[in-house]
Amino acid sequence: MRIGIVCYPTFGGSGVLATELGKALATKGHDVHFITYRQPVRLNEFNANIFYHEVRVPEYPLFEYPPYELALSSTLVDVIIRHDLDLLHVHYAIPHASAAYMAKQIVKEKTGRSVPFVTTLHGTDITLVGKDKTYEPVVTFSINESDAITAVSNNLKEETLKFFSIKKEIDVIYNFVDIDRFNKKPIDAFKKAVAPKGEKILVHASNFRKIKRVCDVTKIFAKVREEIPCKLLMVGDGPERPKCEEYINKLGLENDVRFMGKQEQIEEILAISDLFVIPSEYESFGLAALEAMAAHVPVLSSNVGGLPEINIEGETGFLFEVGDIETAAKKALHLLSDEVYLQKIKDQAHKHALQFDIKKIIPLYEKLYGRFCRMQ
Ligand code: GMT
Repeated sequence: MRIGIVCYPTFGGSGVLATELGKALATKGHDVHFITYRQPVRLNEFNANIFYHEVRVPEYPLFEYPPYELALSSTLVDVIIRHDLDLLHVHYAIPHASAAYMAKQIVKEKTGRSVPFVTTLHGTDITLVGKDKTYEPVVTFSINESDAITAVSNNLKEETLKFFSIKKEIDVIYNFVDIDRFNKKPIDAFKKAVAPKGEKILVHASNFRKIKRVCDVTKIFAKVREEIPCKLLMVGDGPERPKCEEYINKLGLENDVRFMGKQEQIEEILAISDLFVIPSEYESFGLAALEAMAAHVPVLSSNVGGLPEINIEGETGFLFEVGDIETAAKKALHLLSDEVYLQKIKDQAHKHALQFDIKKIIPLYEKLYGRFCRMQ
């Protein structure tokens, strides 16, 4: 098939997922065209079946807000016609679903061909941004006009149905992980550099937005560190980072906490880690938690959104109510102070992640595409 993928090209979960999906489809022989405003971060290898089309948004003094959606729609029209695409798959509804709808109408008018589009809902496009009155009518319309709708967890499907008047079936297709990539042996020298005395290593990775509650990570860490020697790795960057760094300095923990910034080789960091902490206010899925499990790292997560669908209490890690630092720290200590138990949960976390392996999930998307287009 010839598939167009639209996504945000950043480190965010939806962009990562869309890019990994495109790469996997290309490996299976499909032609994949990424249409984004920048080359996606995980699009870092050559594959003859992958094409990248940059959306250029011309500047004009009149535009206080350059119209990205129009530029995207026009680029979609051009790419669909020029490369005879069979289907568009847009990730994150805003503004990708409405841009795809617009492109579909124009292509139909120009060529008589109706090119289907699939919209995958990822989370904040529904639970935060999409709900806003400013966007809601367009979001509802363009989701309903999608030829297929998918959500990355049952929770996100339920949230969507609760807040939007959706007339179509929403298929739940869980996010996936490339197990082979994350099944890495720890690099001893790296582990020694981070934890020279064999301290336990806690890790967090996110875009440091408010919804991630990154300061809770440092609060949990501070409590755990009172009892056992440990280090904390904070991966990623974003608006809450300065506040978090300040808090760490105030507590005098700067020698035990490293802010590592955005990292492409997250699997190397996970390979030396003992516990992944994700205390978010909401997560539709929590792709970073799944990547941790794939790397044999148990997950300590809040009990919200799709997180309890992937992180199983006492099996792959532990859950706590949002903001309940005490319980989270207690559960972390229970795990980290018993070496045999820790190893057991590490093994179970990895085993659980196997059911989300890329090789199992990609065929579900192919089957979905097959509803509209014949596989060639
Ligand atoms: O979490 C973010 O702020 C980024 C956001 C995105 O759109 O990239 O992540 C959402 O999509 C991911 C991939 O499906 C999910 O794993 C995240 O849980 C989801 N984030 C939220 O729901 C807050």
